[in-house]
Amino acid sequence: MMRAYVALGSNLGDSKQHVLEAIEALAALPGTQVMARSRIYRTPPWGKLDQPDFLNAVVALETALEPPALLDALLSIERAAGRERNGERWGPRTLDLDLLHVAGKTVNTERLTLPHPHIADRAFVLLPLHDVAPELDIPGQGKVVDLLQNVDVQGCNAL
Ligand code: A4P
Ligand code: MG
Repeated sequence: MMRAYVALGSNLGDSKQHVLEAIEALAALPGTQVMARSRIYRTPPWGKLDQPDFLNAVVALETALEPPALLDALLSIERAAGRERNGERWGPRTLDLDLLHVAGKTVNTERLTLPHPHIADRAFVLLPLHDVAPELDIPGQGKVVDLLQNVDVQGCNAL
């Protein structure tokens, strides 16, 4: 079993419902248990500003799925939530599931980068990740509690 951290985001449709249903779907994956879930945060859009606020959360999993199989599962949960990819970077979405980190694994393939390269830049990831794993050390980036000191959390609020 491997410890894995998944970030959830939504800013289209009933975002709270999308996040809660995604956590249920993760818990139902084969060989997978949800060990901890963060609070849900309302966060201002990052990267592309002219879109609705997001809801963001993070869950910690114990899973027997190897990272490529876990990514496939995340993409299929996104599709089930009506996620449409229109090629617009950072655009609005019903559900985004990002694999942040899998303990002991580094991956650099065309379809998967682990650890996720942008954890340290993003308050909307670090705030909920801090709820479930404040002492986690992301290889190449640093400890979550320290990374959180260096991002702007203004406008990010737990529901
Ligand atoms: N991929 C590679 N590595 C990973 C990984 N570790 N986890 C590949 C998940 N996927 C990974 O993803 C494109 C491809 O990345 C996947 O098919 C997978 O093979 P995508 O979700 O379609 O890409 P995207 O989301 O359109 O682009 P990007 O740059 O990944 O967007 P982000 O970084 O996810 O940003 N503001 C707030 N407040 N909250 C948010 O949640 N999200 C975004 C999207 C922008 N602004 C936001 C939020
Ligand atoms: Mg994504």
